[in-house]
Amino acid sequence: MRNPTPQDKFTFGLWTVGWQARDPFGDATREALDPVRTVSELAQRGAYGVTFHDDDLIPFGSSPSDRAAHIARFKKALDENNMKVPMATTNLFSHPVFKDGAFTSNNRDIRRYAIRKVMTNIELAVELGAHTYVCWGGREGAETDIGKDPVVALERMREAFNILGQFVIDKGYNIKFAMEPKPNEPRGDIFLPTIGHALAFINSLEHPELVGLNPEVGHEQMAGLNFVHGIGQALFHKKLFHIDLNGQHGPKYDQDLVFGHGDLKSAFFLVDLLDRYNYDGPKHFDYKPMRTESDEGVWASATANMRTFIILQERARAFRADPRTKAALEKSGVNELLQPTAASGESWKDIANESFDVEAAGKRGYHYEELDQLALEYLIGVH
Ligand SMILES: [Mn+2]
Repeated sequence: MRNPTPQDKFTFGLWTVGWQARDPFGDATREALDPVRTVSELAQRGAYGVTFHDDDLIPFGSSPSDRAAHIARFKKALDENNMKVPMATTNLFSHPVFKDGAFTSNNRDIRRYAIRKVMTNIELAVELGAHTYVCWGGREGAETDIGKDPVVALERMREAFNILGQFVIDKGYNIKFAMEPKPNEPRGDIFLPTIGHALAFINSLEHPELVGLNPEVGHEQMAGLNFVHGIGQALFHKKLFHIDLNGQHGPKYDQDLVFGHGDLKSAFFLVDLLDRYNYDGPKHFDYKPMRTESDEGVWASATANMRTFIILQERARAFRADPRTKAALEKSGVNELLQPTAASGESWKDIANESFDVEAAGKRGYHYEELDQLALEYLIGVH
C-alpha cells in the first residue's frame, strides 16, 4: 500500500491522540500532549490537518494574554508543518456549568453563555481557515423525562442554531455548521440522537442551508443502526458536510476505536460509498488510542487509522474494477435500481393498467450471497 499524504485529507482532533485516557473508573494513564507536538507528529505521518475544541487549545479560564500566546504558538506550528485547520468545535460539556446542557440547559444564563462561547471560538476557527464548525451536543439531554420538556428543549436548540446562523451571516463568515448526532453518553439520552433526527431538525431552521451533518461511525452503531445507510441518506439530502471515522462493536459504551477496528465490513462498504460519491471533505478521525497505550502506541494508532482507510480504499477500488464483480452486480440486478420506476412522461395511469407475472417474478433469486462473499474476499485480501 502507499503511504498517507496531505492529498488524502486525513485530519485528527487534538483531543484524540491527546486523550489522557481518563475513564469513569480510572485516572489518566498518559501525560498531556502539547498541541504543537501533535501538529508536527501528525504532519510527519502524512496528515492534512488538525481540528480542536476551544478548550483543547486554550485551557478553560485562560487570561486574554495567555489565550493569545496559546494561539500564536499553535499558528506557528501549523505554518511550519503546512498543516490545516478545516474544522473546529466547542467544548460545551466538560465544565460543571454544562451539567444540565448548554443550548438546552434549563438555566437561561447558561444557554446565553454557551452561545457566547461558540461565537468566540467561531471567530478563532475562521481566523485559522476553518470552513466547518461541528456541534456535538453531548450534554443536551436528560436522565429523567420529567427534568426537561423535550418539545421545549428542541425549541431552545432551534433558537441557538438560528442565532448562530445569523451571527455567521452578519459577520460574513464562510463557515457552515455540522451537527453530530449521538444517542447517549454522557447523558442518559441525548436530543437529536441519530442522523435522521438531525436531518429533520435542520429543515426546521431559519437557514437550513448553513447546517449539515458530521456523522460518526460509532455513534450510529451504538444505536444499532447501519452507518452506511445513514451516510447514504446524508448524501441524498446533500448534508454530508464532514465525517467522523472510528470503530465500534455494536450497541455498548462509546468505544472510539481506530477506524476499521470495529465493524470492518461496514467500514469497507463505507469507504466504497464515500469513494463512489466523490466525498471530498476531510476524513476526520475521532477516536481514542486505547487506555493501555503509552506514547508509542498513540502514534501507532494514528497511523493505523490512515493505513486502514487507504487499504480499504484500494481494496474497494479493486473490487469494483474486477469483471467478476461487474458480472455479479449484473446478476443481482443492482444496476436495475438506477432505472426510474416510471418512464419519462408516464403517470400512475400507466402503472395502474399493466399486467405482470407475479409468480414468475417471485421466483427470482438475487444472488446476493455470491456478491457478498466476493466483496468479503476482496476485503480480506484473497483477490
Ligand atoms: Mn465525534
